[in-house]
Amino acid sequence: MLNFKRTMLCSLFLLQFTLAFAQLVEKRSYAKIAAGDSEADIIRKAANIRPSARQLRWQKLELTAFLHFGINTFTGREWGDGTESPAIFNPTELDARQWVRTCKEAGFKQVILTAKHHDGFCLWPSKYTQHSVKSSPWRNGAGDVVKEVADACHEYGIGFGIYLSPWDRNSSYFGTPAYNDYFIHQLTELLTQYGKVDELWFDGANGEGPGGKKQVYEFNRWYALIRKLQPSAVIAVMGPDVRWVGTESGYGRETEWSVVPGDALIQDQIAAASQKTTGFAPMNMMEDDLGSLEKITRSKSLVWYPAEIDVSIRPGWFYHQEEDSKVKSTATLMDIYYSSVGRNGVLLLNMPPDKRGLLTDYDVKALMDFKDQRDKVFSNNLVKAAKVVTKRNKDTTTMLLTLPEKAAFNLLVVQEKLEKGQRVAQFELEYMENGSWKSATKGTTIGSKRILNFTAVTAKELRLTVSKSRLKPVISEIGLYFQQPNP
Ligand code: FUL
Repeated sequence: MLNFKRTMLCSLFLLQFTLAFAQLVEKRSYAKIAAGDSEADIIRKAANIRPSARQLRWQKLELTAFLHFGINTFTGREWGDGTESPAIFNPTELDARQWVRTCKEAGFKQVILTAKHHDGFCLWPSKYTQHSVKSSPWRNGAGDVVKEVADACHEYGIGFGIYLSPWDRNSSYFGTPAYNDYFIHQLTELLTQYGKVDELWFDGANGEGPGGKKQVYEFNRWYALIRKLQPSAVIAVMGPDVRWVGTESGYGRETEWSVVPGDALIQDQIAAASQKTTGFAPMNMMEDDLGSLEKITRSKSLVWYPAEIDVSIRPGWFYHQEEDSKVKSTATLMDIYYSSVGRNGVLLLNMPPDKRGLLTDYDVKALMDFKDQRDKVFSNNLVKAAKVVTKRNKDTTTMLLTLPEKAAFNLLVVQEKLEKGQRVAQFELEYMENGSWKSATKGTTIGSKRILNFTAVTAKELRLTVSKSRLKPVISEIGLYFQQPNP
């Protein structure tokens, strides 16, 4: 009887979980692996998993910006403890249009603002706490940073996203069930008062509240609310649509699969991981290998869960004057670009407004130089003028490229047609020299975009061969460029 009860309870739980999961993840982005599935069945399933419309839109943005701004901007700290007085929040020249205009001009397609960081201070006048801009001297307590950023994004036609820290070191509710309602109220304000929201970013950092109290979050309540109020928004990091790449260095994995075992998405596991540590999302996000054949053949389900790569343009996330001289160089930003966007990820580059409420000239210059350098490097795609012939046999697909004349190149860009999923597991670019094929560069996964830089070669005839793929590869773009070596 007891066993029967247990089985019933278990099945009820599983049914509930499956229902909740199905609402979160679209059918095309998820596959169950049956006990009897062969390796070939699993490969076929993995190859046919596709991004949801919201994930596809997000992936195509390629460059997104983080704006860390708040009470820490005025204390010089990275993590406030929640005891800061709102009286210190007083930017003298805050201009959210400058932030967003800079992002747009630098080629960024979406921004995410820290509406509330771990210190609990709200950049909007929330009805549910006094710990916000409304208790500050800024604009005599009548200002709303979230509104100014949202309006600027809508004016400049770029996406608008919100970072809302679940960990709140100010709220007296934290660590009690009442905090879950408080969080839902705040989320509702943010999802209803500022027009279209394109991304929600829930940080994995989860420390203790007053008196050592820990919060048990109600993830599914947040997700259901977002799907209802802003159905096209992606939910990132502690969420089902976008995964944290596992570092904050700006460098993604060389082998980066967007299809990973779905088991890791079980909300219980995310919750367990976040309760255990003040670290980030589930620990497995930091493993070297998330989606290899070995991983997926050992899992019970597969899901489209792509990587976002967050890094700051300065050492810290918030503005510190002493870091004005440490803004990343163009060469570093280019390298980060190749290793994030060029490794099947979306870059989330942080640029922190200063105490005036402006992006400094240092950051603006770095962003514009980064843009100019990308424009320069990618201005002449040699493949545009090439004759391309595709040959397929049972195991390989080869694209023979003949350039009109010999040319030098040291950068390869390849893209898969993401609408069809992600398939390529191994490829190589070769060039003809003195009657024989020589290797220029090779890689494993491609996905949304793969960029490889290599020692420059000069050739007229080339071939790109996909030698391992989960079903037939669908290559949508090939680019060959020459980047002047750094002086
Ligand atoms: C982390 C936070 O603790 C940092 O302060 C920053 O916001 C970063 C993007 O995420 O988890």
